[in-house]
Amino acid sequence: MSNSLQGFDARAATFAADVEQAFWVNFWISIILFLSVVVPMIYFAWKYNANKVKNEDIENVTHNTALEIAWTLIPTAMLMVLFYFGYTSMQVLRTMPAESESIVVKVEGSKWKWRYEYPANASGHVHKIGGAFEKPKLDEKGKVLEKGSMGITALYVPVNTNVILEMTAPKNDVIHAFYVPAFRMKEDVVPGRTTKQWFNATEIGEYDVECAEYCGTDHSYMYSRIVVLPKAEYDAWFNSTEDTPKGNYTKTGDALLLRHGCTQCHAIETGEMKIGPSLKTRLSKEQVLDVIKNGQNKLGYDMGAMPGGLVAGADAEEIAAYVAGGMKGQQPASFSACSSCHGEDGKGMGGMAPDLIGYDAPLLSHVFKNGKEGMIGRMPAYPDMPEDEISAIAEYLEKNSK
Ligand code: HEC
Ligand code: HEC
Ligand SMILES: [Cu+2]
Repeated sequence: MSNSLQGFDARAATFAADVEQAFWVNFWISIILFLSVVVPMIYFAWKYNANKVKNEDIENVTHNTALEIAWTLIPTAMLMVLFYFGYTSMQVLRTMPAESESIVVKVEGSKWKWRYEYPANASGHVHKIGGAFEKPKLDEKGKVLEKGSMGITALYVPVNTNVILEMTAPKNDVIHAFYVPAFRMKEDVVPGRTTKQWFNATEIGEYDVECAEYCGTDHSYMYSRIVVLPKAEYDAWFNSTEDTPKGNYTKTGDALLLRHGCTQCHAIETGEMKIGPSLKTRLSKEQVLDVIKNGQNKLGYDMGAMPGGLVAGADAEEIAAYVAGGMKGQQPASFSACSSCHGEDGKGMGGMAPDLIGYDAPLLSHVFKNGKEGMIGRMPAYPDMPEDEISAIAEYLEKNSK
């Protein structure tokens, strides 16, 4: 078979052959039905063309018992065959192995990434991997230029072992579908519900995972990978605290932005506006004016709300241009209306109020914890973001925006 979709050349799970058999039975019965209806139809249309048939030759046939029995029994038999193969393969797919004899991995699908959480290992460590997938970059000859984010975004499993996936999506997310062509396996992942799917991989290797839900913009880029390892290699990793069996994943700011899917909504290198603002610059003049006018109470700073209408008119314009410009040059006198909370330097007085010119760690923590809804749109919350990753991202963004 051709390799148009990665994975169809492999049958890498125990039930792949069953599913494939059901597919081929359906396929050939459909071909037979199609030909047995369409070929006679074309022939009859030609043979009984109005020009060739005289009215007096037309006979009124009331019924034909043999024919009626045949066209009842043959389709019934065909349906029974379809039902048999559909039912038996579905039974294999839907009969979960015992949890005590399986590895149970929690899977979360969200816009636009897959995340995996393993059970605690002997030393109590819980592996949490997965994240937004960034394709490897290849040159024309197929040589790998950049590895992409595959190492950390993959789901690692041992060969010849039952794996049960307990899958869900966050309540405010959308439906996704976890699809592994090489396993002939697909299951919906639904917000606020848990769906289960199991598999037992029979061949060591790497297989694409795709989101097969095509109702939104980026499902088709929701790739991940299942890496099937020899048992010993899997166990060694599982019992370690290493991020992946291929070693620790670098926790540099730029790698983290990729992995958490920030770059799907934010440009980092350029000032381009995507779904969210570019993270190369902090606030635009329009954003500052909007907050001065309307106030804001979204980010959960201890100080609470920033009141609206502290300044207006030309003062507001001047302050907004000054803040958006990174507070360079002469400070407008009216900025005194802001400095009591944001500080003379606009950096938020050690986390009391938001840093207005940079992405410091307190600002990022507040944004990750509460999400951010403003004049541009809505940024989802990342409540589980670890401290060390927040500081790495802050450090990177601070440097990047200078
Ligand atoms: C009373 C203290 C206080 C004063 C005075 C104050 N702010 Fe704020 N400001 C805050 C707080 C607290 C927040 C965070 C609000 C939230 O939780 O969303 C904030 C948020 C902001 C934001 C939004 C930051 C973001 O990333 O969303 C901007 C812009 C801002 N202030 C500009 C100003 C300007 C300009 C002035 C002067 C005209 C000013 N502030 C005066 C306390 C203050
Ligand atoms: C689904 C799209 C989306 C994703 C994913 C996303 N953001 Fe955002 N983000 C937004 C939107 C939209 C805003 C603007 C909200 C507003 O109107 O103020 C925003 C605002 C922000 C802000 C405030 C910027 C400012 O100066 O006002 C920061 C910081 C930020 N995002 C960082 C991140 C980081 C870091 C990640 C990854 C962990 C991330 N975002 C992931 C959509 C997204
Ligand atoms: Cu999806």
